[in-house]
Amino acid sequence: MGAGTVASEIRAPDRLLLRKAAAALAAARHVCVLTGAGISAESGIPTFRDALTGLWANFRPEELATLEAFERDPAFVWKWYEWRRDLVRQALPNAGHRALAELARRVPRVTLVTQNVDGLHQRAGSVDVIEYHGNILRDRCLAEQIVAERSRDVGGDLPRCASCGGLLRPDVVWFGEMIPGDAMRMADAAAGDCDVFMSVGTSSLVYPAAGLAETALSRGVPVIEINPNPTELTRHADPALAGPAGAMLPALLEMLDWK
Ligand code: BJW
Repeated sequence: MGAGTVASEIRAPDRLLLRKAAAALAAARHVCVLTGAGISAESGIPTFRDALTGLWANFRPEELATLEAFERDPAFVWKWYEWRRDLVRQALPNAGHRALAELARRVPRVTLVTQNVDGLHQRAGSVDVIEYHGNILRDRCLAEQIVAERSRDVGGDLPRCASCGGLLRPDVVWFGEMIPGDAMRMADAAAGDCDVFMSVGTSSLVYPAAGLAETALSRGVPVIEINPNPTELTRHADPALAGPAGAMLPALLEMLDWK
C-alpha cells in the first residue's frame, strides 16, 4: 500500500473504529472475509438491491435469478446475463479488491469467500477465492450439469453445449439452488475456525451466505462490517465501518502498518 493519507482522510470517529478493527486483524491467526456486490460497485458493477442503481431496480429477483424464470424465458434471462458479462469484462478491480489481496500477505491466513460472480478478486491478485454463487463468465450445460464449452455449429439465438447440443445456462447459483458443495464446506469451515470475520459490501440478506457471519458471532469472534448503509448485520458487528470498501479497506491496511 502506498504511503498514505488514506486513513487521515477518514472522519475521527471512524478512525477510532478503524483502529479497533486493525487491532483485531493484527492479532488474528485466521481471518475469514465474506464479500458481496458492494465491493464491486466502485468498479462500475451495479449491486442487486440498491434502490436506484441496483440490478433489480426494474425487475423482481424471481423474474431473473431462478431456474423457473430461465425455463420460462431463456432468451430474456440470457440477455440480462450477456449484458452483465460485458460489464464484468470491461470492469477493473478497485482499491477494495486490491486491499483484500494485500491483507492475505499481512496476516497468517485469510479465507476469502465471495458471493460475487465477477472474478474481480482473482484479477486483483487474491488466490484460492471461494466462489459461493459461481462465476458469470462460465457456462454450464443444463442437461449435464457440468461447466461446458459453447457449440460453434448449432445456429439459433441461445447458446448450446458443444458436447451434447443442449441448452447452456450461466454457471451461477440461483434462488432455490444449492451452493456448490466444496464452496459451502470450505466457507463453513472457515467461519467456524477464524478468529476475525469481515463482512464487506453485502446486504446480509441472502442465505446461507449471511449465516457465515452468524456462525462467527455465535463463536464470540469479532465481526467487522464494511458497508456505507446499515444492514441486518450492522447492530451485531463490532466495529461496523460505515463507508465504501474502496476507502475503508485501504485505510484499514494503512492502520495495520502502524501496529
Ligand atoms: C457497498 C458499496 C461500497 C454499496 N462499499 N458496500 C434462510 C432464511 C430465509 C431464506 C432462506 C434461508 N436459507 C435459504 C433461503 C432461500 C434463499 C434466500 O436467501 N432468500 C432470501 C433472499 C430471503 N437462498 C437460496 O435460495 C440459496 N440456496 C439455498 O439456500 O439452497 C438450499 C435450498 C435449496 C432449495 C430450497 C431451499 C433451500 C441460493 C441463493 C443464491 C443467490 N443468488 C444470487 C444471484 C447469483 C447469480 C447472479 O449474479 O445473477 O446471488 S441473488 C444475489 O444476492 C446474488 C448475490 O450474490 C446475493 C447477495 O447480494 P449482495 O452481494 O449482498 O448484494 P446486495 O445488492 O443485496 O447488497 C449490496 C450491499 O453493498 C448493500 O448493503 C450496499 O449498501 C453495499 N454497498 N456500495 C461497500 N462502495
